[in-house]
Amino acid sequence: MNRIPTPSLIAYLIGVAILSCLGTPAAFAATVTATITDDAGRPLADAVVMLAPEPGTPMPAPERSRIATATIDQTDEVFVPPVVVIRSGGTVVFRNSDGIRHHVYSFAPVRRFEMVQAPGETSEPVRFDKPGAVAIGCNIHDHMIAHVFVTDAPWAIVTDAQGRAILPELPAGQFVATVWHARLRPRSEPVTRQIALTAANASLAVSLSVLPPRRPRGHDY
Ligand SMILES: [Cu+2]
Repeated sequence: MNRIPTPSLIAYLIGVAILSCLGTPAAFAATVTATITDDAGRPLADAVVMLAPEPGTPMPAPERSRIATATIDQTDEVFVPPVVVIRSGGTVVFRNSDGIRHHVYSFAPVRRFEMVQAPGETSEPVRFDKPGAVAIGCNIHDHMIAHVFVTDAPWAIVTDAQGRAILPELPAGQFVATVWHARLRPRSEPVTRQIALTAANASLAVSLSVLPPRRPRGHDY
């Protein structure tokens, strides 16, 4: 004989259902490991990997932004690191660790600025409000080039020398991954991929068609 569930049992089951629904998002934290290569399969350092929720997907923003500020040093007439990523409204501090002057500038439409830096000088934070790639140069040393990549994506990181980037603590859901590199061929758009996060670990492999490095020595910029 079938038992009819009592009201208290029904309330208990509803409670369990609510608790498990509430518990799932907090417990879920995925890690995406991105591997970026050039069209010959070689690891591509200094690529920017961004993750944003698919449009229309409600998703909590990351609790703490790791990309609000960055520092670019100048040492031995090289910008270090050659690429930083910050969110829109973030800032970059420029430091001159050389014993000579540098003249840091950007002609990028999204953010124009210039400043002469004496040896040992550290700049005020330079604010970047609009998303986009900002090429940074030195007016005295033409071979010095860096890029500040400004993004509205909630998660973003630059690949290491192995072309690897790890994005931890991601919520479940549908994402759009976007990958940019300073040597993307002219008029090439950043590459995008759909990615669904349903398990604790996901990988993202993207091959970019890029121009050859500008110079054989030093950084590839
Ligand atoms: Cu310089």
